[in-house]
Amino acid sequence: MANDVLFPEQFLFGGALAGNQYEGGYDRDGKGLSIVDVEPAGPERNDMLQHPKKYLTIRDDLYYPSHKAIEFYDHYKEDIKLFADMHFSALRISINWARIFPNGDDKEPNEAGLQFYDQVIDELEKYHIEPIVTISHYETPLALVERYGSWTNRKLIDFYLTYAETLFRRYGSRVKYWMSFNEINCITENPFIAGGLVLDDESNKVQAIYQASHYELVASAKATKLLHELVPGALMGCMLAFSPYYAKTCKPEDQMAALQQNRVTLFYGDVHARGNYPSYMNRFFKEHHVILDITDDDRKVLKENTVDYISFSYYMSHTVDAEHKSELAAQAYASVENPYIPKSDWGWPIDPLGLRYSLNMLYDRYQKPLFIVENGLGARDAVEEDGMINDDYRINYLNDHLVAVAEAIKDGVALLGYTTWGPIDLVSAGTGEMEKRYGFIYVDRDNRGNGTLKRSKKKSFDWYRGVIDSRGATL
Ligand code: BGP
Repeated sequence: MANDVLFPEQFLFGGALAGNQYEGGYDRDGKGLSIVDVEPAGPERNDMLQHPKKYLTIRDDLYYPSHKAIEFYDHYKEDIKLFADMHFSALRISINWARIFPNGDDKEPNEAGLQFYDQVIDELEKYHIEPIVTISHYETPLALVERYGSWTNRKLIDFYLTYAETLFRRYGSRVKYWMSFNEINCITENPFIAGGLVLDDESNKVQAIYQASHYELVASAKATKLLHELVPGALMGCMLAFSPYYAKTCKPEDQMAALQQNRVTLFYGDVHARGNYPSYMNRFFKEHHVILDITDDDRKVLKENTVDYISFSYYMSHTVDAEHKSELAAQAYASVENPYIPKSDWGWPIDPLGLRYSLNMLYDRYQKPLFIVENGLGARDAVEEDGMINDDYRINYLNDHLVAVAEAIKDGVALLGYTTWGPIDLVSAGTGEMEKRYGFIYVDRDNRGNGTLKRSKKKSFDWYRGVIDSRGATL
């Protein structure tokens, strides 16, 4: 007997990508360097996250995965055709900021960069795939870091707005869904990747991180205003990396720790969706000697330009207790083991019910439509002798998460859609390597950029198409 249809006809189904992780062509057609173009692969990547200053120039002895990635820049027609074969109704892409403004502060945009995305959107339209655009996905132009100290400087708001306005004017008639900053809250964990911040040991990191966050939040609100003025009907979303934090025990101290650690993320949703700084931050700022540059105009802009929807990535839940404080300055508690939850090859907890929990938590809090714009399993895939890739583990992961999503919809959550992370294999943001694969489509390229680049369908390819075609009845 066939199962119920779980997802309505207008529900958007597809995949999500970020320019620097799949485009390649890092210096083609006038593109400038972005921060990710100086992030090497391998062990140096971790070192860089701790000591970014040492790595701000490209070195011959290191490998930079964003430079070639999977060369979508030359393969976009083939790749989009494969997404169309899976019957995607949406594809989340990012515009690579330094393709449009090579230095970030240029007076005029780079026409060749704009044309590349014209062509990508043409191709998506050909197959009736709705483009969903992230304006800034870990791709701050490097020159903005070197010349201005990146988002610690208020000037970045104007550079970002010039860039956003260029995109709205060029693509606004063709793109309805926008996101201002990918995983904006990740700046508390990875200040360089998420904000281009180069912080030395002496700096007050919490001060710098929250000042930069404030400028990003104001930039996001101003971009929302501009989008609404220029493109009636277009929608702006904030984008959070969302992992709910469970308390390890029912001990009140552990419950309080979970509440506080959840607020590290929710702060960004609260400002975006409610339009003001939550009162719980006052004590936090006081205790960390944070004094922010916030003007009356900033407060007004935040208040009057809240987001239209809340999008988020979901990979895992975390568990905390009161005993284990985080070593990171802008975080509260460190994750501890959860005995009820298995882990992926990369040690990421696998918790489908956590997604239903997250959807309910965010919808209860904000009462705005939600959009799951990343979810997936990074795994090592083996190519069998017959060329097949039998990724049942990926199918199981996605199946269980989609069942949880369907439950959340029954719970009453308003959800716009679901895009899996990395529908085609691409460079991992965390490791900078290819072997952490998420795709339905395998790409023959290894950690050092070798391989034929041939694309082939994994077992999950037909499975996902079946889910889309049946609106979830095959789950
Ligand atoms: C999110 C990012 C993506 C993506 C994903 C998976 O944090 O928005 O860019 O890479 O995580 O992470 P990873 O590539 O480290 O497995």
